[in-house]
Amino acid sequence: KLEAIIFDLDGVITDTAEYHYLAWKGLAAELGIPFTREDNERLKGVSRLASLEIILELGNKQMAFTEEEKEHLAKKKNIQYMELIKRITPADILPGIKPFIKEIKEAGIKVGLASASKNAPAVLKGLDLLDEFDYMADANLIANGKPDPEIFLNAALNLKVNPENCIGVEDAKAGVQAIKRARMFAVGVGSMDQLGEADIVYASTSELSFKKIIEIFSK
Ligand code: B16
Ligand code: MG
Repeated sequence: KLEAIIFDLDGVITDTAEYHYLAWKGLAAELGIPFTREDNERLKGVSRLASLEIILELGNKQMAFTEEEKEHLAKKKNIQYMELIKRITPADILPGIKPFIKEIKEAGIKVGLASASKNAPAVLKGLDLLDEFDYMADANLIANGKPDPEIFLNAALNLKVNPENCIGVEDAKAGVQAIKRARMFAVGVGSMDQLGEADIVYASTSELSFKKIIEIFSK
């Protein structure tokens, strides 16, 4: 029996990837590392420090900085990112998400958030969606990033529901893996070749159908 639907944020509820890209691009340029939108795809769902490692690797600079310097670089990127996300408004909610959440709530099912982003509360505030969530996992308290199931299990625990009675919604491959490892039903939003491990894949959020998902989940 379905008890909760747990959402990823970036790429599912809103598209912050472009802002992450711009902020990382600025830092990469300072470090003399070429960084493209295609490279940015690899950072989706990945934590801030792990993202920095990927960028340093692109420039063969993993060894060039101490842990302390890396913390500083990641902080610098985040200051830039926080500046960019000030522009977020409810118009930035991806198509189909508002009616989808409405249907979930009307069915008496809980709504949770499992975002790797430490900026999730600020983003949800900009979108005016803070009140829609029964529980938001705090990325600061999560030790293991996706594909580890920790963040989805943490959300289920705090929503007081059984993970097997949950559906997770994700746009990243590592995110879908995290949902499956949490023994939840996975809905992927994106391309089939990236998200093939999910139980259902939709090409875009506008196609999310509560009725269809419930039907397949209940089988
Ligand atoms: P922050 P999600 C993830 O969010 C993003 O996809 C990823 O690109 C980002 O690096 C990560 O959050 C950490 O974000 O630097 O704001 O803590 O997709 O899990 O909602
Ligand atoms: Mg995501």
